[in-house]
Amino acid sequence: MLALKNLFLRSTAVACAFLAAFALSGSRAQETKDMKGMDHGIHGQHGPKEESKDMKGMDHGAHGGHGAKEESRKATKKDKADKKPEQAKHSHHADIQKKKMPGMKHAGHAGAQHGAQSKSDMKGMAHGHEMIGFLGPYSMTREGSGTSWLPDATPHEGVHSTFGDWMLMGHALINGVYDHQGGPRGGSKTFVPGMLMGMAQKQMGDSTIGFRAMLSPDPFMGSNGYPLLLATGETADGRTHLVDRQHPHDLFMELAATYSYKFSANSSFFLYAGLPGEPALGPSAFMHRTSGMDIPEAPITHHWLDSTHITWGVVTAGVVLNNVKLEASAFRGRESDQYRYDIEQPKLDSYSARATWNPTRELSMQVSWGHIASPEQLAPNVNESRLTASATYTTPFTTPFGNDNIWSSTLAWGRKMLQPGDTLDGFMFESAVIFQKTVTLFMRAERVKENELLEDVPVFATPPVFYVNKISVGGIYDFPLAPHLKFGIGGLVSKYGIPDVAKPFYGSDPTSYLVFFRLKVS
Ligand SMILES: [Cu+2]
Repeated sequence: MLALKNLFLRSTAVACAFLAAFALSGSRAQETKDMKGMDHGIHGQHGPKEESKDMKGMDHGAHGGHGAKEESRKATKKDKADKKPEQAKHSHHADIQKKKMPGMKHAGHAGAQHGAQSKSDMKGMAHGHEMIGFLGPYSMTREGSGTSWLPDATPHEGVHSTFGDWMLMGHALINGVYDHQGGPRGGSKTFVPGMLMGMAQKQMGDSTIGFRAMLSPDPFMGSNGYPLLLATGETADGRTHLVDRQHPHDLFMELAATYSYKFSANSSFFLYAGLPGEPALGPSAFMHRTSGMDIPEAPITHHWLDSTHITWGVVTAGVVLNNVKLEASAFRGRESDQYRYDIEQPKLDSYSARATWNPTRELSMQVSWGHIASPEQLAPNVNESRLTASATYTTPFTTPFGNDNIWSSTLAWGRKMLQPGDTLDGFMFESAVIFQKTVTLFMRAERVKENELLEDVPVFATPPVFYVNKISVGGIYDFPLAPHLKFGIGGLVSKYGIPDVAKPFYGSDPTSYLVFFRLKVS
């Protein structure tokens, strides 16, 4: 217990120091970048304050060349007519600016002089003002974990700077959690989950190259992870399954390179390779989607939907055609082993394909299928086919108290077809509302067909297969510490729907809760 506490304190201290340094360097770099590094192609995002300032004074129509499609869809004839003089004025303005600021190609950045604007202007503005993606010519906010997509309306995360021709980005989220899971199979633990991410991007003509590294503090919590009722998947010791516990993530969650080539204004071809990396399978991983990233525990559907987000050896090729992405991956099927600090042996013995469609700025939908060779170390003769479908909806909205609110939800289904073995479905719905970047309310509801939960119970000749249900609700209150750093405190409560066959083991009505603090660089 003492050792655990020491570990917790040590890892928290390291995380805090890292985050503080990161946030400070980020905000310093921000200022320099605003002055000189500005280029439309690799144009950085702005922190919350700069952005709302810019957005207030910015006329959307004057933002020439960006998001033209959405604009024409939204703008009425009258709007267009109104904007003409603005545009003229603006390009003149941009000319002056170009002279003043070397390297600035982004016509319309300093739009503070432009007049009135509406809500839809602000949306379009957010669109036009972002850097383009690693994989294609669209707003970078569209990109989730691996090569997955999120809605374009996903809010900015992270701090940005430049290094020569390189655009650098980073973000981080560290939680300090006290976890209590109720009932006879529950338990308690204090631990530090989270992630640190660094990205670099360079544009050369129509080509974009990128590098990404993502680290997790999870291994410090020990190889048996943390108590999480009804969760299954992976192993702590190479002998027994982790049941009613969530595995820790590996220290290296992603080390990946990307290349994309833009062959028309809205279309591209791309390659992605990672060790580890994420194949084209499932929705964006839970810690990367707006609806799930503020929830400090893993979903119990993790191994139905997004557990392949850390895969040892991935190569993906894909094509982006406007708002559609088609891609296929070859990757290693075997999940991470219990040694969470190492780089594991890559292999390409499994494959997947995914189709994603972002019909509007607010919506992203995907279907994907994968064949996963021998995923479980403890059941090496069982392969898995996995089918998933999901939709994520993210939108800004206004309240009587202000504009700066975000609502994001994800609905997902995953089917595991074990070969040989059971076919198991998992369903998940999660939703988060963030008011004024300060108050976050979230919920997650899941329904999963499980075959592993009671496999260690000697009463059963063959382990029973049954549905379990879980619902969690919670919230966070954030305090800003620096322009890109906030500190939050939060809590979460979970209740379960457990069938009669499992009640003798779980209790008839267990309740679990988490209390946590977090540091977020965003
Ligand atoms: Cu995971």
